[in-house]
Amino acid sequence: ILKLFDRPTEPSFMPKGNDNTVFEAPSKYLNDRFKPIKSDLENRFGSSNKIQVKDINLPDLSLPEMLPRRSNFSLFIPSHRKMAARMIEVFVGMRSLDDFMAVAVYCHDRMNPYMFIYALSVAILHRPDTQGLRIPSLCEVFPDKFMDRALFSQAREESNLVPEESRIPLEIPRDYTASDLDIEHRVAYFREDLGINLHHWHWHLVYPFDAPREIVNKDRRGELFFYMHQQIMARYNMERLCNNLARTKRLVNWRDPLEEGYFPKLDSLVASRVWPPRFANTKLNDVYREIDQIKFDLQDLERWRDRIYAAIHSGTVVNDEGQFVELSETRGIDILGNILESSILSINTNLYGDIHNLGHVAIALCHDPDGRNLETFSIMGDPATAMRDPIFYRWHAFVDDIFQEHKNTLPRYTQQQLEYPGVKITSIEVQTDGQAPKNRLQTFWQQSDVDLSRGMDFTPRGNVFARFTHLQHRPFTYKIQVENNGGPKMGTCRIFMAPKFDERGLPMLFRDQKLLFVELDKFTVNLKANKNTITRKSTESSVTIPFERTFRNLDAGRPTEEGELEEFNYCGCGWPQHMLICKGTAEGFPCELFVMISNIADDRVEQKGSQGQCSDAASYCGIRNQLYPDRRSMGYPFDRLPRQRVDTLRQFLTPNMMVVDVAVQHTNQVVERQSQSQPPARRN
Ligand code: CUO
Repeated sequence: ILKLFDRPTEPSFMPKGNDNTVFEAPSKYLNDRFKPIKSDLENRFGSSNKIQVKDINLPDLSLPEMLPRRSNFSLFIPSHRKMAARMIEVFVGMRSLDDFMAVAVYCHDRMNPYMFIYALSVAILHRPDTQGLRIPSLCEVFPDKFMDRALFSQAREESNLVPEESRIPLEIPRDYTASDLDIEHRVAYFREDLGINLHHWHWHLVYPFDAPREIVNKDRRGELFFYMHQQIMARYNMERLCNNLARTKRLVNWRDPLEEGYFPKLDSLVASRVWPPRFANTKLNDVYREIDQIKFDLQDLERWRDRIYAAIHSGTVVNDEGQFVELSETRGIDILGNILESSILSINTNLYGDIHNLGHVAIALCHDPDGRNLETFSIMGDPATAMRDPIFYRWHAFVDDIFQEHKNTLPRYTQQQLEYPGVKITSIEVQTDGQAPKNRLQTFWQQSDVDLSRGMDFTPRGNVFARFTHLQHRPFTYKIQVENNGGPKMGTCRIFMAPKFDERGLPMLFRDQKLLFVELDKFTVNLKANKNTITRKSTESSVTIPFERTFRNLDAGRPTEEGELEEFNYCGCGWPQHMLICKGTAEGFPCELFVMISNIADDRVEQKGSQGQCSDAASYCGIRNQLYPDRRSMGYPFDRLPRQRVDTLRQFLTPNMMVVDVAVQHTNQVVERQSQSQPPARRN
């Protein structure tokens, strides 16, 4: 079934994968265009590797069939979302793997490839009989969503003319979307990072907002929507400060022109369309597009926003049966997350609407809000591309502010909720591998390769690599000394980092700084009596996944071996390790590194079922089929306003916390990936 990810627009009777497998399906599955020439096609593309596709009574797929094959697909557009949800429902509902395969081949050949790949991925991720399968990285399946369009004609030339052994990686220039005349371009390396965009796509794949209820309804998914996006904002703002830019301004006046323009220079190969740009100072408009069955006014968004703020200030929301539900200390943020996003778990869509998703849509369609120019949505309409656009962060700054408004109404953490009696951190040191002085982190540029061939439909076979440049840092190790006056105990070690100074170079106030703390790691520690030394490597972080998992799927298509039970798709979710820390500055960007050991009694979650399936990016992605592994509110201890008379981070500290000054130093130098300097092996 994974072969269906290969060349998504080439019909299933054309060879897939390196072993040239073809699917032999009953003619009713074929695209109508090909039905009359079926036997000719079979002779032309026949192969010895055949997969016989079962002839089944096809379920009703008329809804998803409504989306034209060559149009673009957006999860944020309600009608598209419903079509995808139906496809997912069908895929997940098929009784056997053979039936699933049959219906998947049918959809593959007849339906919109973007929607198909999305629904297929969600289904593989959630069906019990496909748990061992690793799905390919989206940047291999649809490289056009991630890379400069100029690349693809070169890639075609390369794959048509040059034998595979002699092909060279095609270099994606570093500055292709804008020049430094646009100050926002200073942080383009973050916005356009492949790994960051893949993480965001995977996150929304793991936490769909519309699908059968049992798929959507995951533990604390509304709260995680808040937290994961809050952390994106914290990271982006830190990155901005490193580049002499102010923190992101919230997008609040929706009647004013949008200052930021963005020209993505991406082509949709499937839809044969250019992703529309947005000129600076474009205005948002009411959206009424019959073609997408979508109609809403900016006033709708404003009404929903006002109702949500009013609900926060009253501490209660009203559900769809008219009952009041408290936005409590523990559950409130989860309820609010589902309302704001909104997911199908929202307790009252009539009242609170669909504000975040339709905000994406209003921005994505601002160049053609009534469809008169027959233009489709821009990159803000797709979770795989939205993070490239500066406006994404302005929109999410607004969304995050609503969540913060709620957090600010909650009781402050008491001393008791913060300290851990008997536990004291006495020193923290960060040591970068190599020669760096202590507490100095080092970043630089690195070049890596990704294979485009899986997504290069209708070109000759064989690998074609694109070489891109991304931020990287030297690995480092934390060394934390802890004194424990008492018997052996466990605790949770939480590591965060934030900028030390604001835009003016003044020390941060706690209430500002708490929004900028970026989670670097979280793990359980066993403390023996008296002195303890905790060492932990940056590569072990609970927020990141390694480079190989973000990009490389050497084993895609092969079920995992025993003892290596990885749930690849969950594993595909995770902040890319190469973006763990901010870029820093040439002089060394001053940061504060915060370490806390919290009381396990309030952290621990009793899990049902087996432990630890693909848990390495649990902080932002959760763990498959398990409860979120930390009982505290996400973002603890920085998710609330501080106690009275706490203005600075130092005043906030209890003995089980400590802060150390760290500098992030950037060298403007490009290196090639060391350990894998030759292109990766051919995929299976
Ligand atoms: Cu992830 Cu707005 O939610 O893009």
